[in-house]
Amino acid sequence: MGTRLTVGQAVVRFLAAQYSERDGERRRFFAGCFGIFGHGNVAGLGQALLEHADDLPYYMARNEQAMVHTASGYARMNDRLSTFACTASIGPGATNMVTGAALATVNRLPVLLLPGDIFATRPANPVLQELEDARSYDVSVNDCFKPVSKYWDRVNRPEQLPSALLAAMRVLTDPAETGAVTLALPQDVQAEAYDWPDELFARRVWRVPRPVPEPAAIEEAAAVLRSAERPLIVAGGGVIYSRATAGLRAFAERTGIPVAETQAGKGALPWDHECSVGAIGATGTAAANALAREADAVIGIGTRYSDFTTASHSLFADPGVRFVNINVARPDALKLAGIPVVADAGEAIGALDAALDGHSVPDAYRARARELAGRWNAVVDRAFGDGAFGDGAFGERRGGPPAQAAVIGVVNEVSGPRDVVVCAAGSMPGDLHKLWRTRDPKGYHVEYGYSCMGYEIAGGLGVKMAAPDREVFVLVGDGSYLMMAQELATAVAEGVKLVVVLVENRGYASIGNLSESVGADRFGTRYRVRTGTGLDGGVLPVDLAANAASLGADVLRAEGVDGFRDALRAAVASPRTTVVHIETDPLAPAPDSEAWWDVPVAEVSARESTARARARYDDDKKTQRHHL
Ligand SMILES: Cc1ncc(C[n+]2csc(CCOP(=O)(O)OP(=O)(O)O)c2C)c(N)n1
Ligand SMILES: [Mg+2]
Repeated sequence: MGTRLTVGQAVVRFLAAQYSERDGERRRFFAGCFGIFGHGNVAGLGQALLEHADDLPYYMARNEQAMVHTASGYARMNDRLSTFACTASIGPGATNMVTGAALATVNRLPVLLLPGDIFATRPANPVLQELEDARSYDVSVNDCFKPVSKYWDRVNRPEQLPSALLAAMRVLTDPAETGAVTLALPQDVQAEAYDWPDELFARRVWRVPRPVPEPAAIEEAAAVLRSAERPLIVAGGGVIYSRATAGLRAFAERTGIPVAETQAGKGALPWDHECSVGAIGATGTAAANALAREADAVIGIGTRYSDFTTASHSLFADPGVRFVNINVARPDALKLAGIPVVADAGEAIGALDAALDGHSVPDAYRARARELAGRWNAVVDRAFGDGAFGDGAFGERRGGPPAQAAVIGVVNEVSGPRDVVVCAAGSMPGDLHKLWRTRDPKGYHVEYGYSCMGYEIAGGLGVKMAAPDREVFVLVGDGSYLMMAQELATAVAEGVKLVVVLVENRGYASIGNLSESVGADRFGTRYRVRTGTGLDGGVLPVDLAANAASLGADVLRAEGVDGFRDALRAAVASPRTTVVHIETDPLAPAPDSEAWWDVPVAEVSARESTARARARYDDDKKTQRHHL
């Protein structure tokens, strides 16, 4: 006996029956399906979502890229044990999801993308929005998803659907493989009926594995740590996804090894823990970076060692430094010529702890880490207090808008210990990484794998849907806001409350600073009107607060640090999505990480500023090294 359903209906029934399980905790893998309908999916998946609304709730987004971000935010907040499916029409609706797919895959977050596709049967080609490649009618715009998907398929016949769905689930629930999965669904096939075996719709539980380490790998790793005098742990996102933070804490306390955190790993330890030295790398703390420069052994746990973490391979400067890499993904475990411990973070930390059998670093080293962390905390106090950093030039601008660091300090102060801060691009991710005092492993959500402008509000929506009991503070720059603010309307429609802090500094402060450092004089980074050849006229008459109000959010226009604190408290007290608008000084500096980032500078130039920057670059480049 089978069940006669369309392909669209079968997809919805199947998705509704998938569960994940880890540590005995079982949950639905798909919390629902986001979508925007067009002719490529309205009669197929759209009709199916209507007919099976009780099985799989449908959510309407305002932009296809954004709905994939929402799914990513939701998946990250759920430690990858649950996500959303996303359906788009063919053509532009589909390709709008490509950036979202790349973000999910880079950050290793499970999202299922269901773009509509051109007719499999080709009765009236070309269909509206068809690419029409004259070299092959088998090509469609959905081929763009291939490099940004961990599994990609096109279901040209109903018979192909079961194996495609099972492959999708295999990849989505595999911690070493996960990322975006794309199943392209031709619009005629979506509406086609077929007799499906009943087993396809039976409840299926996908156990998310915790691979255990090989004893030999643990022995080798333990030997390195026993002989190390200045070891340092680099905690990445894998620690948090594995929920290994308690194990890490016990391990660090016993061994005395200081713990530094990547962007995805921030929150692995509470900020004031005795072993915490805070953020590492190009956006790190001076404390973690000093220890990294001296370290003779580095234990990377659940990190992929991006250039921000390694300061573009300039940070780990001890000539004899060795790496031990605990990672569920073998390619990451093998980086920097490390000893690979291919395993779940929690399992490996436990095994290493047992193998070290009470071994501890010398007391003097513990004390040194404490002292460096204490010094950095004083730096943060100062930055939060008045944002007054750097030279006297900033002092002259007093009376103008506050420094961004002071705004971050107020958000940190007003937010509760379990609340979540969300950010992705601009100058705030770096400042947050250095300054934010994390109190909960899920309290810090900065998307820095793809650092995608526009993720903030859309991703924050997913975070709040995953954690309705926590206040979610979305920090968004004016540049990111202008790229993608439309999901405010979705938040209002769904009654999902966000507190959005819109930081207006009239352009791209981050890229402005970078531009200045590479001798490009902040060219093209300010929001100004054109005068002749340049964009250096008056300030743009753009009112982003009014824009936010037009999308249905409540808006508070704050001025100065005290006004901002009052407005933020009011936003927290309100049950509605509220945007707090605050202007900041784009030139106020943040505390220095004392670490480099490799951004190549023009080798020849008629400009003196560029030539000077190149000379500096040539010097910095000498600090870059191979770890072979
Ligand atoms: C989609 C996208 N385009 C371009 C970039 C490169 N980029 C990084 S930060 C930035 C400017 C961000 O401006 P804003 O949100 O105002 O933050 P600010 O730099 O002013 O703090 C740009 C263009 C990016 N990260 N993402
Ligand atoms: Mg800006």
